[in-house]
Amino acid sequence: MEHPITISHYTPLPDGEHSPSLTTTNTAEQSSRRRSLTFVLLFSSILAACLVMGTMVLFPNSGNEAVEKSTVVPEETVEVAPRGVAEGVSMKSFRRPALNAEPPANFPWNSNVLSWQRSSFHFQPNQNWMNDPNGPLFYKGWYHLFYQYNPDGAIWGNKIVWGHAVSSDLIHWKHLPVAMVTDHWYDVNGVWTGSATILPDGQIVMLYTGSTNESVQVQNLAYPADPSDPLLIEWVKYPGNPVLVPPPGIDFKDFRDPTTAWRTPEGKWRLIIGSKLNKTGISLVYDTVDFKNFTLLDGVLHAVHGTGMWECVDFYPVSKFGENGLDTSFDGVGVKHVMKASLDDDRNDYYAIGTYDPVSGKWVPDNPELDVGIGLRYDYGIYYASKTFYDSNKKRRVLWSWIKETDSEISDVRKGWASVQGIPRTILFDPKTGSNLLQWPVEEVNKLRLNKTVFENVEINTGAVLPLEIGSGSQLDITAEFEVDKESLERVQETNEVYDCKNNGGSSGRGALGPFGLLILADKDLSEQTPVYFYIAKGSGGNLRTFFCADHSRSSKAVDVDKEIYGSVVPVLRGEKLTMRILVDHSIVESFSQGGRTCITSRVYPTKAIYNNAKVFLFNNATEARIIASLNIWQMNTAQRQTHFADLVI
Ligand code: DQQ
Repeated sequence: MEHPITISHYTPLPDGEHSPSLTTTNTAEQSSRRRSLTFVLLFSSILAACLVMGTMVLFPNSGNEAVEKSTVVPEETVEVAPRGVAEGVSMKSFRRPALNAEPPANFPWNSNVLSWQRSSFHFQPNQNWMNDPNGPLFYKGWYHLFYQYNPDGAIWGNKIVWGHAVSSDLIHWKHLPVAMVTDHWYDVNGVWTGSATILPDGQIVMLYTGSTNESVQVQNLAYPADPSDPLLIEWVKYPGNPVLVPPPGIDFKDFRDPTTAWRTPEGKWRLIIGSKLNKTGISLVYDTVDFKNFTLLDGVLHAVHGTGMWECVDFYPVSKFGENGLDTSFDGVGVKHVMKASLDDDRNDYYAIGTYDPVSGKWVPDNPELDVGIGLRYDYGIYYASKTFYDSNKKRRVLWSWIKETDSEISDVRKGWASVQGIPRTILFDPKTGSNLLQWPVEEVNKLRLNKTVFENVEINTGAVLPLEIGSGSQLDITAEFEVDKESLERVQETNEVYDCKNNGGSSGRGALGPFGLLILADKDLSEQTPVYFYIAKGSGGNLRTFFCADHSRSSKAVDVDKEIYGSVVPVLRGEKLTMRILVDHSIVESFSQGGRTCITSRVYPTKAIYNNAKVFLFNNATEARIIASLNIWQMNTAQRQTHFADLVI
C-alpha cells in the first residue's frame, strides 16, 4: 500500500531574508550573510593567527628539506568553528588528539613538510574544505563532479555549498564557479549531498538535501539553467522547494542524501533516502513521476538493526557476467543489485550484493551475514560518503569517494585545505568469487604513467628488507605479484590462529607465512615507513586465509596523526598469485589487492620520507616463507588543474 506523503509533520517556516526564489546565486543575500559573519571570522582569524604563531614556536622549521612543490601554505588562515552533531551530522574532522594536545619537541611541521602533502593526481579544489562527492554525471562530453565545499576555510564550517569541476577524462580537471550556494531558507544551513538523474530525453534532475533555517533536513530539486551549456555553470532551484520533508516518525535531522532515481516497472521513478529508527539504519523509498511530488512506499528498501544512521545510500545494478557497468534503471536476468550505506556511527562505507524485487520495492542480501553495515566494505582505510554514477560514455559504473584528512585540524588550517577525492574506480561484480565487487582505478589514470622500472623474480628471504631503486617515491603507480614458495606453504603447520590486521602486531607481528609486501613512503633508515602487505594464515585442513593490510603505526614521526592498522581478508582462488596495486600520491595512498577485491586507502603524513627522500622497499617478515616478487613501478605525472575563469573566486 502507498501513502502520499503529507507535510503536516513538519511545517517549514520561510523567513523574509531567505524566502523562496528562482535563482541560485543571490549575491545580495550572500553578502548580507557575509557581513554578519565578518565579526566571527575576524575573531576567528585572530585566534587562528595566535594558534599558528604558537605552533611555529613549538615546531621550529627543521630547514633541511628542498622545496620541490610550489604550493604555498597561507601565512594567515581563517578559522571558523567546525560544526557537527548539533547540526544533525557528525563532526567531519579528524579530531585526535585534541587541538590543545602537547606536541613533541622539535616537531617539523613546517611549510615544506605540509606542502608535500597536497595531492598531484587526486582531485582536490584549489583550497579549503571538501567532503562528499555530489551528483557526478557525464554530459555533452564532460564529466562533472560536484562536491561538498566550504568556501570560507579548511574545516567543515559555517556553510557548505556545492563546488563544481569538469573533466574530459576524470583525471585532468577544470575548476568552475560554485554551483549552488546557501541562498534559500530551505538550504541556508547547508546545500548538502545529492544525486543526479538523467532522464531519457537527456534532462538532468538534481535532488539534494538542504539543511533549513531551523536545521531540518529536507530534499530539494534543482536543474541546469541552460541545458545547452555543456559546462552546466548555472543552476536553478525549483520554486516549490522543498519537495520532501521528513515523514512522520523520522527525526528532522535523520533524513538525507537522495540517490539517483531508477525506473519502476510501472514507468515511475524510484529513489531512496538514508535515515534511522532508533539504532536501525534504514533506506526510505519514494516513487515520483515529476520529481516534484513523491509517494512514500510502505516499509523500506532495506534496514539493518544496530547500524545507526545511513548517510549517502547508493543502490545500483551490476552484471553477473558482463564486463560493462549497468545504467541505474537496468534490470533483468543475470543482474544483481548492490546496496551501499555510509555509516555515520563508524564513518565507513559498507556494501552488500543482493536481489531486488521491483514490484515489492524490497531488496534482500545474498548472504545475511554480509548484510549492509556488518559485512563488506568498499575500502578498509579512509573512504567515506561515496557515490557511483553510470558513465554512458564508457559504459561503466564509476565510484567516487571522499578521503578525509587524518592529521590534526590545526594542520589543515595551516595547509589551507582538507580532503581529496579518491581516484574514480570502476565497479564490477566479481564473477570468480560471486560474492564481492571488484574496484579498479579508471583506465585513464594510466595516462599519467611516466618511466617504468621493472623488477623480475626478486627473492626475498625471511627477515629481509630490500631497497628498490626508483628515484622519488612520492608519486607512483606500483603493480606487484608475490609468490610464496610451495615447499614452505606445505611444510608450515596448520594452526587455529585467529588473525586480523589490527590486533596481531601489524607488519612487525611475525607469522610463518607473513607479513610480506612493500614499505612505501619510507626514508632510507626506515625510521618512517608504511607497510602494505599480505599475511597468510594456514588453518585446519590446510585451508589458507589471506589478509591484505596497511600499517600506519610507523608512518610518521609526528604524534598528532592517525596511526591505525587497517585491512581485511582478501579472497584468493586456487592457482592465483597474490597481487597488489598501489597508487602513491603524496599523503594519499590507495592500495588494491587481487584485482580490487579488497582495497585500503591510507592518509600518510611522513616528516622525513618526503620529496626525494621517499623510498620504496620490499620486505618479508615471515619466519618460514620465501617470497618471489615481480614489480612494475611507474613514476606518475601530475594531473592538470585549471581554473576555468580567470576571475574565478571560490
Ligand atoms: N555529508 C553531508 C551530508 C551527508 C554527510 C553534509 C556525509 O548530506 O550525510 O556535508 O559525509
